Amino acid sequence: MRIQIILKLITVAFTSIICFGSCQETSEEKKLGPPNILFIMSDDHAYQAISAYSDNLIKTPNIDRIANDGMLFTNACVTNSICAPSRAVILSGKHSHINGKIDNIFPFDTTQITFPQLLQDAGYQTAMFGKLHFGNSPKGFDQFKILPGQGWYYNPEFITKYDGRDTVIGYTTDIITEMSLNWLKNDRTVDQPFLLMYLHKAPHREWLPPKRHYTNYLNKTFPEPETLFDNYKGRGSAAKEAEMNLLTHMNWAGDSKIPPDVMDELGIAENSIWDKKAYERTVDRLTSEQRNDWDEAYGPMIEKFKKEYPTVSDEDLMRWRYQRYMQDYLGSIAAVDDGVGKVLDYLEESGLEENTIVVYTSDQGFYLGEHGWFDKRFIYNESFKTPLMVKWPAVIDAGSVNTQMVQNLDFANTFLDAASLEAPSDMQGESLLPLFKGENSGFRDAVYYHYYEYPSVHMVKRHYGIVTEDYKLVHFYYDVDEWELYDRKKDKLEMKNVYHDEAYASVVSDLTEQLNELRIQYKDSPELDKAFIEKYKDLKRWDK
Ligand code: SGN
Ligand code: CA
Repeated sequence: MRIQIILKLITVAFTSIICFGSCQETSEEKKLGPPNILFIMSDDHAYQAISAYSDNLIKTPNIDRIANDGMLFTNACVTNSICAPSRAVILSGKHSHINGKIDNIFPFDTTQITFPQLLQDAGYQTAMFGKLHFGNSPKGFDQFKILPGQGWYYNPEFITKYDGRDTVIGYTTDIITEMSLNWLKNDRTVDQPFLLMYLHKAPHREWLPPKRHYTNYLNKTFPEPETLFDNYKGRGSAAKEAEMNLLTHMNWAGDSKIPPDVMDELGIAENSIWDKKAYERTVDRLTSEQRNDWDEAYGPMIEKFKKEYPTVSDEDLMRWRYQRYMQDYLGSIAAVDDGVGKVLDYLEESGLEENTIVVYTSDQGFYLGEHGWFDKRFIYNESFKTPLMVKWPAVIDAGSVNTQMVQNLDFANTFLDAASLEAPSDMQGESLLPLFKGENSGFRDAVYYHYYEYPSVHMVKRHYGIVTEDYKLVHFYYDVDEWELYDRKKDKLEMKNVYHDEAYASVVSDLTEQLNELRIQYKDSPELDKAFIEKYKDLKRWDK
C-alpha cells in the first residue's frame, strides 16, 4: 500500500478514536477513507435511450438504479463530441486543444498526466477493461484488457497488459462485464481503494445485439422523433452538408443488415464504399452457431423487406430505416444494462457499495433519428449532451437531480478531489463534489465546445461555441465562416438559427464577448485553430 493511502487510513483511524461519539463535523467520507471509483462508460449511448431520462424507447432498469440511488445530471455535456477525444478529455482533465487529441485519427500523447496515474501513485489499485480507442495503451493501470481501435461486437481481440493479444469467443459486452467482475472478485486486494474503468463498446455502430436480445427488439415499433424529416432549412450549410442521414448515408448491409446479395437482387446501391464490406466483416467473424442465430433472427425481417421494398415510398423507407436502426441499437443497450446490473449486484453483495462512487456515462450523446440523423459530432443537443448519473451512498442523497452544466472535463478533478488529492493546476475541469452534496452555488454558467474532425467521415464541419442555459452560439469555420445562434428556451429542437435576427442583436454581442473570454480562459485561440489545420493538412478524406 502506498504512503499517501496509509497516511489517510491512519488519519481516519485516529480521527475516529479521538472523536468517538462527539465530533459531529467528522463527515461520512472521512470516516470511510478514500472512496472506490467504478467508472462505467458506454460508447455512443444517447440519453434518449436511458429510462432514467425517458422511457419512450427502452427500459434500462439497471442503469436507472444508479440514478435512483444517487444523482441524475440532466445537463451533462461533452467538450468535443467524438470518441477518442472525449476519452482524452476525461483522462487528462483538459480540453482537446490542450491535450492534443483533437480527433479520432492520431494517437493520444501518453507523456501527459492522467488522473488514473495520480490515483495509482497515491495507492489506488487500478484496472481498465473494454474500449479505450487511443491508438496506444493507457498508463496508470495495474491491469488492463482493451479492444484494439473500435473493437468487435463478437469474438473480440483484446490488447492485454501482461499476455499480449488475446481473442475471446463470445459477445463483447458480456465479456467486458465478466472481465470487470472477475477483477473485482478475484484480482483486487481488499485493503486498497480501487479505480475500475468498465468501458463498453456497445452501442456503437454497427449496433449488434446479443442473441438473447435480437428478436425482442426486432418485433417492436418505436416512436419517431419530431424532426425525423428535417430538411435542414433555417440553418447554415453545416447541417445540410453533414453525411449522417438515415436514408441517404446509413449503410444498407453494414447497418440495416440487408445482405449484399439481397441488395443486388433489389437493385439497391451502397450508401458508402464500405457498406457491403462492413456487413461481410461482421458476419465473417461469427462462429457457425452465432451465424445460425443471426440468420434465424434476421431471416424473417429480410423476407418481409424483399416483398415490401419494390413499392415503398422514400418517406416509408425513412421510417423503416429508423425502426431497423432502433431495433439493433436498443438491443445492444439491453445487454449493457444486463452487465451494469451484475456489477451493481456484486457491489451490494460484497458490502462495497457505501463508499464506492459509481458513474454511468457515455463518451458522448448520439442522434436517434433527430434531424434525420445517426452519429454525433455536432454541438446540437443530442450529441452535445451526454448521459450522466452518479451514485455514492456515503455522500449523495438517493433520487437527487442536478441541472448544472457539468462536462466530461470535470471527471479528473472530481475523482482526485474525492480521493483528497490535489489536482494539477493545469487541469481545466471543476470538481463535482460540492454538487454531489447539493451545493450548486458558484458553479459555471457557460461551457465551451470545440469539434475538429473535418473533412472526415460524416463531414461535420469544424466548429466551436458557447452554451448557456438560455442560448447556444456557434461558429463554423475552415471552409465556411458561419455563425448560428439558438434560443434554447423557445426552440428546444434547434430548428431556427436566429443569429441574424435583429431581436437577438444584444444577445449575439454579449455571447460573442463571453465566448472570446472562454477561449482565453481555456487557452484556445485562432492561432491554435490554424495550427491544427496546418498539422493535418495533408490528410486525405478517409473514404476517398
Ligand atoms: C466509424 C463509424 C462512424 C463513426 C466513427 C467514429 N463508421 O468510422 O460512423 O462516426 O467510427 O466513431 S463504421 O461504418 O465503421 O461503423 S467513434 O465512436 O469512434 O468516434
Ligand atoms: Ca463514441
